[in-house]
Parts: sequence; C-alpha cells; structure tokens
Amino acid sequence: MDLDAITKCSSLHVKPSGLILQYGTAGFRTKAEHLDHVMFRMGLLAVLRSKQSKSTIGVMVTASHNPEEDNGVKLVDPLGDMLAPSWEEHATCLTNAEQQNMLRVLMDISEKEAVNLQQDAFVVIGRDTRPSSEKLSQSVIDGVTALGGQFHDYGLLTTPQLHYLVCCRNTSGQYGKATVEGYYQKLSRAFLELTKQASCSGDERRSLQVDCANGVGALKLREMERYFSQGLSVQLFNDGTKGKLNFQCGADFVKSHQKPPQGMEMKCNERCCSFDGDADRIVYYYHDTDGHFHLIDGDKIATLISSFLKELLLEIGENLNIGVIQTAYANGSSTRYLEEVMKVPVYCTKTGVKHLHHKAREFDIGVYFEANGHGTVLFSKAAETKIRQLAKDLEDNKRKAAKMLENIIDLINQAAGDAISDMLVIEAILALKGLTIQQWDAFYTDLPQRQVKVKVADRQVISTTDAERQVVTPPGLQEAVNNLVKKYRLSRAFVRPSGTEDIVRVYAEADSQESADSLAHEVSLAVFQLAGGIGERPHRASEDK
Ligand code: G16
Repeated sequence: MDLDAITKCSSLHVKPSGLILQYGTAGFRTKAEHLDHVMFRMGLLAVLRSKQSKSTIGVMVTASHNPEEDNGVKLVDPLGDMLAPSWEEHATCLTNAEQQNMLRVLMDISEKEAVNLQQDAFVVIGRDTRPSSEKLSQSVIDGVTALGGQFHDYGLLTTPQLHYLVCCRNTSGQYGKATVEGYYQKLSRAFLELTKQASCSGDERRSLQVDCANGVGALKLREMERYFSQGLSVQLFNDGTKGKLNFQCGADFVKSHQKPPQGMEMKCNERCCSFDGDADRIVYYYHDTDGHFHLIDGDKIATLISSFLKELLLEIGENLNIGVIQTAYANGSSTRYLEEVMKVPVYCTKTGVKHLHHKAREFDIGVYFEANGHGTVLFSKAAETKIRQLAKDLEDNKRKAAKMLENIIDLINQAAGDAISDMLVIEAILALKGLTIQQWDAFYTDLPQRQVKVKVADRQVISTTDAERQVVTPPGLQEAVNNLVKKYRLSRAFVRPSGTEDIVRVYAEADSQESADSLAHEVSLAVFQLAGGIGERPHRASEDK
C-alpha cells in the first residue's frame, strides 16, 4: 500500500466532519453533494474486495428510484450478486471514519480480511444518467487507482447490466460475453427462440408501451431494441429527453401512487409497463374499458413466472422444487393464491433484494420478487445442468418444454433483478400462453392497500423483527398498530424505516380502499407521535395531489 499516495488523493475527497451514513437496503444513498468522499472510499474498498476474492468487483453509481438530486453507490460481488454482509459493515466503517482515521480503518479491514496486497485488483464501474453521476464515478476511479487497482469504466449502464458484466468476467465468459452487446445478444436470442414457438407470432408482432422513468433504461432499451424487434415492438415514453428522472413517472411512482405515470398515452386495454431510474424494477398496468387503472405488480409477476415454470416442469416430468420469496409488502391475496391455488411454498424475508436472493438460492428454482417489481429467478447449478441435458435427450413435447426452460434460463438475468430481462420473460410467457393482460390480472384480486411515508427526526429509533412485520422499538408502537388493525376487516399493517430514503414506511391493507387508506393514515399518526415525527402531521393518502 502506497500510504502517501492514498493520503494525498484522499485529501482531494474530504469527508464532511460528523456526517454518518449507513450501507442501507441497496448501498449508500443521500444527497449527491454529500457523496464525493464515499465514492472515493468505495473505490478503495472495491480494490481490497477484489484482491481478497481474486475477482473483478463492480461499483455502480446510482440512487435508482430516489429523486434526481440524490445519488448513491453499491458494490457488486464476484458472482454478480450484492456485497457480502460482512463487507457492508466494512463499507460503513470506512465511509464514516473521520479524515485522519481513514487510513487506519482501511488497514484494519485489510488485516481482518487477510487481503494479500500484492494481488492484482480489477474493478468495473457503471453509472446512471443523474447529472452528478459522472463526477462521482470519477471519484470512484480516483479511489481505485490510489490503491493501485486496474479498472474499466463502462460509463452509462443499467444496474443489472453491471451485475451481468461482473458475473461474465468472473465465470470466464460462461455466463455470457462481458460486453453490453453480449448482454443484448444473449437475452434477445433467448427471447426470439422462445417467442417463435408462440402460435400467433408469425403475423402479429406484439407491442408494448414502456415508461422509462427518464432514466438510463431508455438509452439501453433503445440500443437493444433492434436485437429483439422481430418479436416485440416497444414504444418508449419518459425517455429522458424532457422530463426529470423518476419525477411523476417510473415504477416506484406508479406502484406507490397506484396511478399511471405522466407523459404516457394509454389506450384502453393496452399493455404498459414502467421501469425505475436504473432499470432494475418493472411493473405492468392497463386501463380497462371503464377507464379504471389496473396495476400488475411484482407479486403478480412472480405468480405468472412461477406458474409457467411449474407447468413446464410438469410437462417434462421433473420434480425440481420451486420456492417463491416475497417480503412483508406482498399483497395478502398473492400469498394465498401461491400457497393455496398454485401449491407453491412461499417465504417472507426482510426488504432488500439481497435478502430475497439469498433465500432463493435454497431451491432448485427460486422465484423472488418484491411487490415493487424488483426480482428475478435463480436456477441452481444442478437444475440448470439437468434442464440443458433434458433439452437434448427428450423428445416431442417434452423436449419442447425443456427447450423453453433452457431459453428462460438464458433470458432471465440471474445476477440481479432486471427490468429489461423481466419484461422480455413476461412478454414471452404471455405470448406462449396466449394470455391477455386482463387474463393475467384476473389470476387473483389484490386486497386494497396503501403505502405512505412518515418523516421522523431519526428513523433508526424504529427497529423491527419477524421479517420487518413487527416493531420492537419504540415501546408502544406495535401495540398501537395491533389495536388499529383490529378495527378493520382482512387487515394488516406494518412499519419499517426505509434503507434508501430518510423516512419511515407504513404499509396497510384491508377489505376496501377506504379502510386501507384510513388504516395507513392512523398508523402513520401513531408513528408520528411515538417515533419522533417532524414537520407536518401525516394526512390521508387520498388527500394527496
Ligand atoms: C432498493 C432495493 C429494493 C428495495 C427498495 C426500497 O430498490 O434494491 O430491494 O425494495 O430499495 O427499499 P427501502 O424500503 O428500504 O427504502 P432500488 O430500486 O431503489 O435500488
């Protein structure tokens, strides 16, 4: 370690004294102006992680669904998955070390993790379209080079593309070619292979309206479009040419407000979808003939995908086990449908795809989706090998089904939830099954739900247990929630601090929208009162503009 070089460089990326940040649900996120030192230090940490794992590590500069003024950073581990929990702790310690202690903390991490400092290090970097992202990714590069690491800056990427690239680089190309074009080719080839078996694909090209949240997803979908256009035509809205990132548009807006994004022309019964700011989430929706808006969220996506996979497994006669992983936000109707109608085991983890991903690994086929549209499917190595073999050995319809499974394996981005990949999987399944969006929507009826945000002085005063479904502190809050829930039919509510925004989230569901809105409002008042609310008292969500 050239201590002088690091000290010199770090003096150009000074930490504001007293600023404390946590590696949250998906890395560090806050106002962009507070992040320069964090980026530099994550560049340093990525080099240590790369040396220790003898692998390429990814660094993504993005704040995903957050407002344009925010930014953030997350590290991508060797297999394209999220950073290991023990390294999240190192990331938090390094970020929060005061300027004069930074080197000491860096050396401590290096010693604790037995890093061989002579080992080469390689870091790949991607960024979203926020105005602050380019400069911040330069700070990451400064950190990487200060510690003698090599790097490749891919520039603008969706977050899932960076996960894919890291996975390709560390599996010697087995997962795919480590270029953005390789990503386009791999997914598009699998998509076209799948859809050519759909009965109506010959004459009628499918079309889909896509709200790109004014984010990087628009650029990448435009680049990719020509690779799959034989099977699907996409019409892009909120492509970043005029609107603001994630403002009144994008998957998070559509899901939480339960209404269409601005800037999209929706015709009745037409399939539409929204990505979020870095294209790792997707939700679908449509307007029915009466003008009612119907949202098809991550829960229904998980249902569509897992029912299709189950049918294919039945066809090939293989008894591979499927599990579906959700979080507390999953609509009660979806869990009931999966368990009671589809007979698929369902598990609940804490919010954050890192938790769902981890649990999904326990199955031959693990389908995980958060209700907000963030998710993917994981195939165990053994399941993948078996399916690829069966696609060669079986005959007739069985072989066809095994081939479809093989193509799904290639189409799904197993490294991370990916709006583009998920969109193509969904489009392929709908085409193959001849399902309209209305038929998909009719799998089950969502219980009315409402999500609201509450501002408090310090959201860490709220701690939770039971996959975030129960509050532990502050005292009295869970009792208050329990008493409120008792007032409504088919009701459920929970409270948790966000790991990406400086707010507390409240979720409520009940037998009617009116009741879900009232319950969410009453619970948010309890949070405001018992957990140190600041600013205006919460008002009913239906009073929102
Ligand atoms: C991130 C995580 C998701 C999580 C979301 C909200 O999404 O990747 O798993 O559901 O934040 O988390 P929280 O409720 O803790 O704020 P994204 O799309 O912003 O990266």
